[in-house]
Amino acid sequence: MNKVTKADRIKRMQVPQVDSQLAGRVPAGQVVTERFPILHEGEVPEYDMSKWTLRVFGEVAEEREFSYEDLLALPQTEVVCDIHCVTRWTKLDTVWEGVRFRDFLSLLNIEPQGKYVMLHADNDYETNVPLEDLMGDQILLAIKYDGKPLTKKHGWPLRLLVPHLYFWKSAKWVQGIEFMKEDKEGFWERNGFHNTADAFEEQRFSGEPLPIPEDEWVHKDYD
Ligand SMILES: Nc1nc2c(c(=O)[nH]1)N[C@H]1C(S)=C(S)[C@@H](COP(=O)(O)O)O[C@H]1N2
Ligand SMILES: [Mo]
Repeated sequence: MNKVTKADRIKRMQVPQVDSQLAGRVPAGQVVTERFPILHEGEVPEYDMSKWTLRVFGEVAEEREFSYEDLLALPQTEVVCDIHCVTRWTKLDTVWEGVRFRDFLSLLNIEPQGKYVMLHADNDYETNVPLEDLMGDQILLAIKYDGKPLTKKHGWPLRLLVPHLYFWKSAKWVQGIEFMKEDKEGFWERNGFHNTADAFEEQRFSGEPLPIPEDEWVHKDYD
């Protein structure tokens, strides 16, 4: 049987026309959705919050662990932004709240060589982002969406928010943040998707598709 990769399937999709009024805001090849699609690999994880931690490790002077309460006690920032999934949906004016990544960094002693970040998340999900891409005003360790704690399906208790990159970089259910000397590919980056993934540069694919059955990708849920 001919296995179709996620990358191949998206390549074959018809490229939608962007409303000229939204040009500049909606990246090329994206369609605006009102609903909020839910996309992930594996099951939605359950947590015992008395044991939950966010672990910071790698190129840091000392490894740290933060509880959910620790994160709630840090200054919270609201971000209103548009989000863009490589499967071609864009959602405008999404409202998030959480700890700005740049503020979080100021609590840590990152070694100067720790220029690359790997987000470790459930279920065995990883995605890589250069530290430089995480320094902007809109980059959050997000705790709330639309004024309420994240729903389980959207990443409760904690997800990353990196609006300028395709949304697979915004890992849900973040458990660990690893600082690295050298860049390393995460899950989708190893599976046919672009390492950088700038939505406005339309950096969708790496040109190296690997077999991921289409079935694993079509179960789309919304809320
Ligand atoms: N832990 C984890 N985070 C993840 C994913 C995943 O499979 N596991 N999927 C990514 C992808 S491909 C997208 S488009 C967004 C979807 O987020 P949403 O379900 O809140 O819309 O989550 C990203 N974060
Ligand atoms: Mo995605």
